[in-house]
Amino acid sequence: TATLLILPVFSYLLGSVPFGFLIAKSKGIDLRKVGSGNIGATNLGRALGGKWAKICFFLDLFKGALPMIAAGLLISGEPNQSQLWLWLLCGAAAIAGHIFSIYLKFKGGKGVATGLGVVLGLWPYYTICGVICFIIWVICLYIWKYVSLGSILAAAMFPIILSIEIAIVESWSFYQLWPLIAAAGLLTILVIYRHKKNIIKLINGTEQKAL
Ligand code: NKO
Repeated sequence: TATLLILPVFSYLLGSVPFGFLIAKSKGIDLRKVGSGNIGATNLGRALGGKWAKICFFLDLFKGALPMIAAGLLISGEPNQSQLWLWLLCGAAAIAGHIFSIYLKFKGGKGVATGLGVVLGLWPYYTICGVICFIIWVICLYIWKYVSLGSILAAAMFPIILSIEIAIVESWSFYQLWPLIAAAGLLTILVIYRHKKNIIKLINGTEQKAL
């Protein structure tokens, strides 16, 4: 039990590691003073190019996925209600770490890549939801060229896709899974709320397009 309780703390500390900020800093750049001022992969791409954006994306994804996979392995088999709560707490802690980083005076990113990592880390049950959200993001980027719009729409679709999967697969009962659906809704609200400056710019037509 003690190991299980340490997991959310570990998740928060790992989620807090601001990879985009640190990569930029290692090149002498303060990412918070470039482009959107965000510490995510997209803004690192503006500062250092696509190669570093991809590396940052994978690192931010990894810090969401790793704690979820670790907790999932410890739980193993179909989680009961309290194990489901612990699993969700680990994911929430990793995302909270990224958005409210202990190393950046509780400031941070928008939770997109780390959120995707957490969803993919719901292995094996809901990994497919993360894959579908990622495909939606790619299609949006291809059509409209705005990263933020892709993130907002993919995040908005996430609870819907999750609910559809639960309805189709129904490996656990809907009643047992209400915490998962509630957590998905909260994550969507948080991610979209963190994009409020992007939303204003999208409406005004001043949002920067991806290259
Ligand atoms: O600098 O404000 P900016 O223009 O940088 O950045 C806006 C951007 C911030 O996010 C990032 C991370 C980019 C990762 C891109 C690949 C993500 C695929 C997303 C799937 C969405 C999953 C949502 C599940 C959680 C709700 O948006």
